[in-house]
Amino acid sequence: MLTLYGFLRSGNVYKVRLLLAQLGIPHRRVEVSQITADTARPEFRAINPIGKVPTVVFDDGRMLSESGAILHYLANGTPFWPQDRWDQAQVLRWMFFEQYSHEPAIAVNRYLRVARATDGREAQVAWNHQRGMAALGVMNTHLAAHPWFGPGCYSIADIALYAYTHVADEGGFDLAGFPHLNRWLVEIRAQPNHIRLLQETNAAPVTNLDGAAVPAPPPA
Ligand SMILES: N[C@@H](CCC(=O)N[C@@H](CS)C(=O)NCC(=O)O)C(=O)O
Repeated sequence: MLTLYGFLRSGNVYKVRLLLAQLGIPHRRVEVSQITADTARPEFRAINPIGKVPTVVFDDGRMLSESGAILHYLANGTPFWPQDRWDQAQVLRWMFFEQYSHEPAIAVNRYLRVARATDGREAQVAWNHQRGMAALGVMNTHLAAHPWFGPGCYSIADIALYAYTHVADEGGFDLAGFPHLNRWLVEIRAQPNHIRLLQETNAAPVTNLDGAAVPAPPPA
């Protein structure tokens, strides 16, 4: 059974948890949180020297990090990753867009506002807000003409972009002006075996890096 290191509120970790749930892949989760600085602990750096979650360790001991790489590895050979080379490039195009033009603005403002009370970084928050709204506008325009981000069906490009878009309001991003984006959010929630951000999915009890049990979150 694979082990997923990460915390529930992380959108990057949620991407992997959502795909695991939709593929029906059992896993155990070890609670490693940025909020409590677990990601900086030597025990975790020994597993993933980059010090970021999500991190996955397979039964044979191989480690994989970076949400996009994990999504690709798990989705290959399933309907979540297209077979056509051009379609594959489209999925990657949107996943790279998410990592460079979307997540660094939207996820970071959510983190700064929710976890750090902006931390005196108002200028950065304002700049991220501008960049994030532009990214959401690009998505809305794409969705006006296409049902999904990759080929003509739900794929890991949609999972990657959904993770932080659906909680963008927590980062101060108002989605009201993006009707096509809102239609897409509703359709993603209707996909088979969809799970919510705080919905735990693994049957195995969650532990922390010290091996101690982590209590389940209250029902979302
Ligand atoms: N590009 C990475 C970003 C991962 C990332 O930034 N994860 C955050 C939590 S959402 C983290 O582990 N931060 C720990 C730190 O920066 O110390 C991915 O897509 O997986």
